[in-house]
Amino acid sequence: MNIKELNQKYAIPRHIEFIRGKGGLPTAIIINGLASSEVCLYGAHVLKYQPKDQKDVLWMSDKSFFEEGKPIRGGIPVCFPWFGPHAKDSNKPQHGFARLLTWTVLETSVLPEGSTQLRLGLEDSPATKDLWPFSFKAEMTISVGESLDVMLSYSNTGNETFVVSDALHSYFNISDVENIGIEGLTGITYYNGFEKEATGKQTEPVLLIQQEENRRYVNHSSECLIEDAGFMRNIHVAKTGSKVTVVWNPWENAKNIADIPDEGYKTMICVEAVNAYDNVATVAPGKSFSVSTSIRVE
Ligand code: TA6
Repeated sequence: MNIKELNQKYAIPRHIEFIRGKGGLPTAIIINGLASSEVCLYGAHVLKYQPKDQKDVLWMSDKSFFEEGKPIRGGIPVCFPWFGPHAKDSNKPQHGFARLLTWTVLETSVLPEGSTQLRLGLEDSPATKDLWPFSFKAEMTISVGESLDVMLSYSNTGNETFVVSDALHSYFNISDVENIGIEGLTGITYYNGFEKEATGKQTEPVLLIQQEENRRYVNHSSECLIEDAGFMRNIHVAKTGSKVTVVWNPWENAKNIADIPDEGYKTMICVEAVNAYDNVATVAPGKSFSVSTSIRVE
């Protein structure tokens, strides 16, 4: 569907319209009385979320590619049907293919409290079957209001059980990495980067980011709070259907990442709702699974 057709079928005055956004990619622009947001159909990628009278909540890289075949850097990348490198074939795309394909619009609506909801869909195709041989239907439901609520659901439409790891890989916009602390992870065991064993255990009540971090906390389902003294706000990051929380900041290693400015690590922190390690989703034929995150500022 082209932009004109998308608008004819799915635009809602004073809520949502579709434009050709950065790189010419089809993008939903959402503005309502509570917040504004942008969602790129390429990757079902939330690019922006800004509650009324607030600064942007999501970080977006000034150096991001907006180009088919390359992931967008910032916002909320959707990692599916695997998180991280492919377990057996390093030629397959990191974090799966969902963030590298254009999703279709299924529905737009206005919720009773004035939020705008957008539902996007993706299903198996010859291209996905080349990378992952299963039949599936995935949906992203994105609600923009006083909170940003994002849910990834997927169902098995084939005859064989499949196993998925996934993530809603949220990047948050912060005043300065030195001004923030993350609460909610005390006592939780974590893998450090790509270590084979979970050897870390957080003892500190508040996690400060003072170096490169790639912590993968396991058996963790509850909310995290990003306290930002510089922006004088707290970001609540809640989730359902996820038992792994990843905290990532590349620190000065950002210099080696083409689409992050050298100093970009200072104003971003990833706190991600993940399923990985022992907490993957096993989905039998006809069954489905959902992971969601809810982001709110106070
Ligand atoms: O979630 C953390 C992580 O898996 C890191 O290991 C880091 O590679 C990051 O995601 C970004 O991955 P990307 O493929 O988007 O460069």
